[in-house]
Amino acid sequence: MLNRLDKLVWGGVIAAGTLAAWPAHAGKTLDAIKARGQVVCGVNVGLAGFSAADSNGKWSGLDVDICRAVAASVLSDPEKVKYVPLTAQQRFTALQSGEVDVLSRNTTFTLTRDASLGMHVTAVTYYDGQGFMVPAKSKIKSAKQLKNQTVCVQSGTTTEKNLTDYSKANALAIKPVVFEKLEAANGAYFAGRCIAYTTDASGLASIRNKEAKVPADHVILPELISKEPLGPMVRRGDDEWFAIVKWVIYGLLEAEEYGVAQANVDQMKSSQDPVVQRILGTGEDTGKLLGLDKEWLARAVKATGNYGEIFERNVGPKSTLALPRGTNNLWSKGGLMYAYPVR
Ligand SMILES: N[C@@H](CCC(=O)N[C@@H](CS)C(=O)NCC(=O)O)C(=O)O
Repeated sequence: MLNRLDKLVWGGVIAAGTLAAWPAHAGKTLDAIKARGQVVCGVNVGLAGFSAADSNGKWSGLDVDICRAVAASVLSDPEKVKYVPLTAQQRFTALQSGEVDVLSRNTTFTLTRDASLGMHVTAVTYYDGQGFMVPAKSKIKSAKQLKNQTVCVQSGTTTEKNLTDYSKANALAIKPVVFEKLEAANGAYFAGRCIAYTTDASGLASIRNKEAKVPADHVILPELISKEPLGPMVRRGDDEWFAIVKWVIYGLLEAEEYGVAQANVDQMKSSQDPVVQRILGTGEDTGKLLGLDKEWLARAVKATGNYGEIFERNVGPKSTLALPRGTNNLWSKGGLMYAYPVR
């Protein structure tokens, strides 16, 4: 039973919790980022469209843009990112050990990764699924025709596990040829050591485009054998940082939904729409709830564009990857991208 004093104290706590919002503490990750002046972002070693460095060492891609948006939010400068290229095998240890602040690297959200590796999934930045690529001359039209065939696959991935499940469920007795490194897997497939290659469909498009002598000589089969919701992960134990990364992503989505884009951020600051005002920090201050300032999201949109712009530039129909917007469209346009409200 609560005594009178306890009741008063708890009443106060509950009232504060329900009625008042208080500024967030910065959190130890954000403190460290501010002290070093850089966000350390774990990215792919090289997957064009998602994260790849050019000959001058300049990184670009959808996953890279998330790092840039976060840096613009927290350090007011999208250039203040140190990129740490990580293979599939290295990525989780790098995040667990504190080598990187955030892992933004075509990584699938799964229960095991979220619940047992000391990490949190943030928000999905690309809904994908696992597919197969085969040489056009093989005349294979469906993954079901891969019975007893060799399939090149990279270890340390959901891909490897899904392939085993799919083979079992469909009694295909597929023979996986497993490689630890991406180049080795690519090399083996293009040298004809496997009949098919499997990874996330976006990865297949990227690899075909970049590595095939003649991309049209390779066909991506229509079946997707899994769900691969990809997005950034953070370490457990820092709720404030977790919230920042998650809300930058939701913020970029909400900006798209409300027509706030890279080119119009400044004009939109005079908008009378309360949602736009919250996005741009001209109305309620949502930044202080995250331990940031009013313009946290305006700066992110100015640096990278909203989510739709990030998608189009890096992987969309007019980019070299030419991926359709499809499931990655906003919920209001028939897709799965549904941001929690920035309010
Ligand atoms: N989304 C899957 C697959 C991610 C993955 O690592 N894919 C491979 C093939 S596209 C890759 O990016 N490899 C690059 C590397 O390890 O350097 C996962 O999270 O396990």
